[in-house]
Amino acid sequence: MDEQVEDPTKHLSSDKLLFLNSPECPFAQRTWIALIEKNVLYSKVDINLRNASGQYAPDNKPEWFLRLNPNGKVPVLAYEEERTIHQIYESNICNEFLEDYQPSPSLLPPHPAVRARARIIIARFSEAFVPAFYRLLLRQDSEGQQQAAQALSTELHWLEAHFDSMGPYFMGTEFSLVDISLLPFFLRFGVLQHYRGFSLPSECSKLAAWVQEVSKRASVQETSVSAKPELSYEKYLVWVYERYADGSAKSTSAADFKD
Ligand SMILES: N[C@@H](CCC(=O)N[C@@H](CS)C(=O)NCC(=O)O)C(=O)O
Repeated sequence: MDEQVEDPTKHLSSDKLLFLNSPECPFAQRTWIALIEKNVLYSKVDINLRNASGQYAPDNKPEWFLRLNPNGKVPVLAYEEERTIHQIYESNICNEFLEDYQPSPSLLPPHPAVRARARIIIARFSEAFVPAFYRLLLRQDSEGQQQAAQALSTELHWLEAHFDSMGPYFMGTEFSLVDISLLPFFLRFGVLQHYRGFSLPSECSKLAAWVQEVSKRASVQETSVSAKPELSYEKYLVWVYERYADGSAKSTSAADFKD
């Protein structure tokens, strides 16, 4: 890592969550959106995952960061309560934690079976869509790219078929953890278009309308920020994924999804 931030775990408190973020990370964006939607008090620390030349530096993470998340990944939430430090990581688990930590406003449907359905959608998205998204960028051979594009297309059609018939949100009238879990990857579709010529299939009209609608939310706007002032958010995202698309990314995420 290039610039190290001062150890923020020295100042943990019980009434303010520490949130370790990276502006380029879709998983961290999930938790950032949930924090804003929940009106939780938090202090955000941006972790620079790269060195001075813009390459990922997975072996150069501060010791306090690895103590909070031994996987060395953002997002992380942490707070101190009665001299115990609580540390939470994995974006979907961070967001479920926020739902428990501050139940109102709720980001899950009230009916137990519908809640379970929301979780099924999030789990499938994480297991199938997210790996296909990264693989489409990471694979340098056309056969691998075609397989990833096919897998992504299957997942998009599955999502379109499972979208609430009325909308405007994925589960119906209420914005939920399903919208939050999915959206950061849809915001990055311009990257797939730029590097691989892949775009949302025209049949996925409910998803297309949903992206337009949800992108207007204040929490989404606030978290869609370019960390390079000279670049628009869209161009910043294209820059972020350059190392993935040319096969040179050394990040742990690249290693997670390569094969
Ligand atoms: N499954 C994790 C994935 C988190 C993740 O991969 N974060 C990336 C940034 S987008 C990271 O921190 N990578 C560290 C590295 O590449 O060294 C989650 O949902 O939180």
